[in-house]
Amino acid sequence: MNLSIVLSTQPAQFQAATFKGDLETNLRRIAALGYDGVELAIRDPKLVSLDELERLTRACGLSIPAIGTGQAWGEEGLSFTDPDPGVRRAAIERIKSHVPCAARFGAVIIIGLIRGIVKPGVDPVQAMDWLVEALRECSAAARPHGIRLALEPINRYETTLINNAAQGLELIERVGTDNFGLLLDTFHMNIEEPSIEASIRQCGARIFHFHVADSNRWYPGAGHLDFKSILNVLFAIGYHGYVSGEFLPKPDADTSARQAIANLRQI
Ligand code: LER
Ligand code: MN
Repeated sequence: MNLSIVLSTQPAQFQAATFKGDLETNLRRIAALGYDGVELAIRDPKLVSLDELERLTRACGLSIPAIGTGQAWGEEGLSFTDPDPGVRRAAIERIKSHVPCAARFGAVIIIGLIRGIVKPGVDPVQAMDWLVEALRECSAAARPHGIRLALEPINRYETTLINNAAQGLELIERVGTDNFGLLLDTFHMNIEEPSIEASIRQCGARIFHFHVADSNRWYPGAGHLDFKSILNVLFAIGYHGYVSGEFLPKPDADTSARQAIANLRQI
């Protein structure tokens, strides 16, 4: 099992990025804990030197399986479904600007909260149309570089658009390209899926990336999810991507990351 953990390259309000702060220090900590890779949350690729990133990750022996983009929503309010066409355009261009970084490291581009929410006064059908158009444009820009986009179903308390795997699969049908798939997150699945295992089976080869956090969003093993059963199904369907820890840094970042890797490796 290849394990990675979320690290934010810029200051962010998002609480479940386990590591934040100085990049080099954190990369060294993550490598020393035994992780194979690091999932980078990058608000704006313009603020990151790819040469420096390559030098640092190489020096630590860490790969970059995925790039999180949600901070463009959290910190700047960019979204594919904003009623303002300028905001929608900026969100699309921002995702397209992640392609060179993703191509350099072979990373999946995550579409999390940058999809937005159905804002007051917006027709939900219209919001879905904007979402599909944006995803088609971004997937088309990524495809020639061999890059895949993964949309994450996110629980109802954080967004009104695409909360579960079934809605994610419907969206895949509408977008209609093979480099667009899903990122499943056990924290959201625990809230929205009738059966986490059945939904993983349903999504099958469309699972491009996988987040783990326990039911309380602490590290796996701190809540009541059955990770042995979940991961057995995930690998049985032929998933061979990364299992990426995205959990609260509780009781602190190092302890949570150490407990996660110990518990997951035991499985
Ligand atoms: C991001 O991967 C995620 O899981 C969301 O909860 C972001 O708010
Ligand atoms: Mn997640």
